[in-house]
Amino acid sequence: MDQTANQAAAATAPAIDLSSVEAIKDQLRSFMVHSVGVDPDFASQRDWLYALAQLVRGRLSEEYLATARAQYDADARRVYYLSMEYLTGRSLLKHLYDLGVHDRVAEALKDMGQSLEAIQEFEYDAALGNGGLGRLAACYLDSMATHGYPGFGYGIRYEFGMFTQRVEGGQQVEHPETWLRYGNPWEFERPNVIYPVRFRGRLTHFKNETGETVTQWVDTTDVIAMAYDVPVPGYGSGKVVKLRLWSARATRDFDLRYFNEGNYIDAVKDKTISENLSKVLYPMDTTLMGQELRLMQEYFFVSASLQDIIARHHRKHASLDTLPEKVTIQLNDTHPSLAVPELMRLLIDHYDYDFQKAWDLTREVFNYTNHTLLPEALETWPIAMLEAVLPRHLDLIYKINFDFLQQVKYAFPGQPDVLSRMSLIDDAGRRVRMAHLCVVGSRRVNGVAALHTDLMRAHVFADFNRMEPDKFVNVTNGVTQRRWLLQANRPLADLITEAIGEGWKTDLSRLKDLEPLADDSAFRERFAAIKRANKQRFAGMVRDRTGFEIAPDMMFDTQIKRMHEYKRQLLNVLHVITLYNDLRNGRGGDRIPRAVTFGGKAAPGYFMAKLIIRLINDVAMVINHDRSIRDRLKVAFVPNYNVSAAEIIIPGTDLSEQISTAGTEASGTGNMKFALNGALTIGTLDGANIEIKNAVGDDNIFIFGKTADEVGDMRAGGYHPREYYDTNEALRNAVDMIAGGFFNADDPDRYLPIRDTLLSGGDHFFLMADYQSYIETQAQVEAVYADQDAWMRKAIVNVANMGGFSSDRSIHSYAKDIWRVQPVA
Ligand code: 26W
Repeated sequence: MDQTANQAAAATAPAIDLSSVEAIKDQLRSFMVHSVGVDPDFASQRDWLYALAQLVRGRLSEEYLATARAQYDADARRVYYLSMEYLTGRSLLKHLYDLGVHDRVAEALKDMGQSLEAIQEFEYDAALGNGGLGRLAACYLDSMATHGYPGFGYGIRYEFGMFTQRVEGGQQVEHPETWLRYGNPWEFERPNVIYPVRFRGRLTHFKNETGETVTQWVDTTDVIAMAYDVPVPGYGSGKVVKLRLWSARATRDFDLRYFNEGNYIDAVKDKTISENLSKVLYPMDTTLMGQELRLMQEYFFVSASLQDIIARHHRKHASLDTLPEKVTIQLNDTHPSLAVPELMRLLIDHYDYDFQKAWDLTREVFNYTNHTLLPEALETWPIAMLEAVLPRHLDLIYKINFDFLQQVKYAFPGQPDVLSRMSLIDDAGRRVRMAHLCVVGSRRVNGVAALHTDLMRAHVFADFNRMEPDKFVNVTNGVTQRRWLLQANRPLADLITEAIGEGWKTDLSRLKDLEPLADDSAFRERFAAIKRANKQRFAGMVRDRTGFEIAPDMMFDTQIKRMHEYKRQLLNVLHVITLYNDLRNGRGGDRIPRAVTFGGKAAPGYFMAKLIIRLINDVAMVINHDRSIRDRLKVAFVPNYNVSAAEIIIPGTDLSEQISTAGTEASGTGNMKFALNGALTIGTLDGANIEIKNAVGDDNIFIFGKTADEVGDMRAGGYHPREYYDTNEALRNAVDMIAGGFFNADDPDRYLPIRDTLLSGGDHFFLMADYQSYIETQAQVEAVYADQDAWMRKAIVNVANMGGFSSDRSIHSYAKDIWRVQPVA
């Protein structure tokens, strides 16, 4: 068939019909029989989930094919998002809202004696990410699809995503997350979309006919990357972005060599070794200790993705000269940084470009987003490891560096120290600085919030910024209101729609129309009733997961995010203990009853983060069982915080804790989700908190603590945390109780390391310096909360001013300023 005939065939293929309850019921029964293979009369809830997912997937496939066809016909410039992580969560409800069929499907299921709410609980979270960076990638694909941008995501299909966290004896215990146990109903397996990825081997050099030295990479060990495609629909747009996830397979020839030697068992052993590449997500969001398997994962997905991008380009274009016109690639942090030398390798070794021409093309294709300034999170790889695993790439990195340092010499004559600071290789000559490679190889480099971008330009990339100031831009992060309001908080979404119409769902700036309603007492009451119902639901989750009772008339004070010292969960604990002491000592008569909830995973090897989880659980045990304070304070650590938990916790929260040391949290995105759901923020002047403050106004947020500048000065000018301890009695009491075994009489020395980091270890994150300001600001929070009318007014003003924090705004800004792509009709 020619293409037009194919198109006609696709158009006449029997379409999925979701236009009526009856049609949905018929097709659900049909999918139950033909796809799940189960008698509808005996189907389980999980069977219904899979039948429904197959039905929905069918529609998404139709929309995807139409989207792809339109992009192909328009020969559109495309944006490829390369990310090691996608923290999607569940998809069923999201897809039903995107397709506008949620209520109809719920009704169809009800007619059949099923409950949509119940069956959706059987879906596993797709937790192919650690935290903010992976969740951001998921929000961005949603926004690209919603607004019709020709976007395409690449990542890894980890067999084990983020570990499941259990709390045993107060401590985090990691369990593998087998999310594929019943199969992933959303994916399309593509056994025919495969690429070889090469590792190890050695380089040989020879002179060609024209006398140039040609390098060859030979004797490699190969692995096959096989594609799985996951459709990501837009909201009401009929457009679908493809997320292509690579899975590692053993090569066939590899097996054959062994088979010929009659060594069947060794062949199969080798097969599992190569398939380990996509086995597991590394659960560290900061320090990485340079594991070879991680390096191989990074290269595996980068190489497969670039081969696929080039193959797609070749379907329309004979030459790669036009690659930068048709392709722009976003590097989500440095994890895909090997894409830079990999594109160079493909252009030079496979397509005969000379180094200079290849470099000119490469630098036009890539852009890089930096997500963290923490020095321990900046990736570097040992030269020795690169030499063993990717010798050709190391060779190209040296050449890129040599060339680049020539430019540096020219730009900064007579400043040899600049050379060593900017080099792609560290001072000792032992490691490659991947962030430098990304900056040098990219057309644009962006930070993720205004402060973060400023700090990036002033500190980590200061020299680069002097050399090429136009390269550095800011795109403040955003979140998708489709998941974080429409799906997670349907009652509030409905109230908003009733008040201002539906426009906010694809243009969040429209929320501004809500602002006058903050002064409407009837609206405030409805808003408050929704919050209360959401708190009830949240309290149910706390009961189920911890056994603790928290009552909806308490102030729900929540900190959910990865456990990390810079995020300062410990500062929150110091406040909790201070509050507890006030209550115990009869100084808490007029205090507002509070439920303080924590949720978050610690990297398995991060001792201090795990110790803080244990402390929270010990503190909860003591406080929650102390009858003398009469339920005026409760503490809970909710195990296994993930996207699905966030969907319940965020709408049910009054007070959002965003209390990182100023200058350490690149942006934060949880801060945006909370404010969008009508929580007030207590926070530092860090990351996007600053922009949230500017949007909602100083009266509608609680800001405390040192600024990033002040913290910088203290770091430089001598900081003495002990002085705060010596002069602040409440702080001293709290620290002494932790260190003295008040919460853990069975093992009183358990928390000595916490006292040591704070008092003698330098208090790297300035908890002592910010304590008093935090305590006082928490008291102001209570004063406002005591006036529920005033509180609800502020909460509504928060929602009304969150228009700028949609990932739609972020994506429009990337599209215009970085990608230069347009929506395809
Ligand atoms: C080397 C291992 C590793 C893995 C992940 C290092 C660093 C990361 C990420 C950069 C961690 C991360 O998720 N960063 C967060 O990115 C969010 C999205 O931009 C920001 O909102 C958060 O502030 C930032 O911590």
